[in-house]
Amino acid sequence: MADLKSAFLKVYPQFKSDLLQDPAFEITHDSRQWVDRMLDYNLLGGKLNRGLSVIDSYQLLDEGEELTEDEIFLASVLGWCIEWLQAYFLVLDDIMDNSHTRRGHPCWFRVPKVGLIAVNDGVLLRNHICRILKIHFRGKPYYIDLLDLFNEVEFQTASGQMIDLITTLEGEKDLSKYSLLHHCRIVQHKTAYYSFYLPVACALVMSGENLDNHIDVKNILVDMGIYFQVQDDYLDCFGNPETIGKIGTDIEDFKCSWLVVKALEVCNEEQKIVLYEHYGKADPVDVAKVKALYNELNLKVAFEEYESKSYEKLISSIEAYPIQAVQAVLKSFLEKIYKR
Ligand code: GPP
Ligand code: MG
Ligand code: MG
Ligand code: MG
Repeated sequence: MADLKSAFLKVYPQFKSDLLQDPAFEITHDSRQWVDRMLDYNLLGGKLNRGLSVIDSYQLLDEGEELTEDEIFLASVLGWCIEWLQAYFLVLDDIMDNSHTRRGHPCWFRVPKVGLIAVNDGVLLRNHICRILKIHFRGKPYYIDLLDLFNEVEFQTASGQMIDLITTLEGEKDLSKYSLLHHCRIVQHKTAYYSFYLPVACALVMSGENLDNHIDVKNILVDMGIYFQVQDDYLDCFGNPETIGKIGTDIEDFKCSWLVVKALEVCNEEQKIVLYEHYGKADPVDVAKVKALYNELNLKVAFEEYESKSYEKLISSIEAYPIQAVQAVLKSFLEKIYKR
């Protein structure tokens, strides 16, 4: 794995250099410096799990056959495209969520002199994906399928993000509309497709597979992505910012988080009043009241139960899947995130 990661990291400078010398734009010294710094700031420093999963999955789908250098390179290109997609989403998501830190550093838009230029940087990052794909895949018979896959997944994600955001609209803050079903719709779209389905779908497309024949794999990956976002919601409140690299803002932002949905499910009328009164306010006193209620309601234990139940359910759907190589891909993915 360490080898895989270093091989993966080794090709990053090449993509950066291709983009910094893009013939479609007469890039000046200033713009080159800006893009160079913006890329390093937003693409490096994370776990690179999504990108690495493309190579991992491709290798497992190849039934453990040793990959050629060329195959590793092409899988790395797709892996980096997913990392670019993630960087694009995070740069914009942090503005929308009014977040403070990401990967242990200030969010990009909070860096001096960046501000809302970060919006355009997000658009640039998104465009870089197509430019990278064009350089390396234009001649491949599955080029159009890759473009279509990235477009579809981006659409799903932006749609999920939209529900996440309109749910918290000022003046319409209404906890009564928060349910497990509503939460599930949000997280399936905003997280699961791009974080879980996309890496495996890229590996399948590269292996010459038709994605329409792999709906069951997609369903399992989407369930895994939902579980992953529930973990993210839990860590937003209970995680250590030093470890997760970000400071939670879900309570302040009135997010339809798994925790608030669970709290609403198990609280009594008195506790409900506390939630209605204090959820979605920026004042640390309100936030502390909500956190105290979460503790009173034993949400840590509820989360642990959810976590082990989800794991068991996922393992049994994976084991029911008829193809061993695909089972291996799914299991390796699950092991990476279980109890993260
Ligand atoms: C994660 O939600 C979802 C995204 C990063 C998708 C953003 C999509 C866009 C179209 C911009 P989150 O806000 O819970 O993530 P985090 O906790 O990492 O901020
Ligand atoms: Mg966010
Ligand atoms: Mg968000
Ligand atoms: Mg979050």
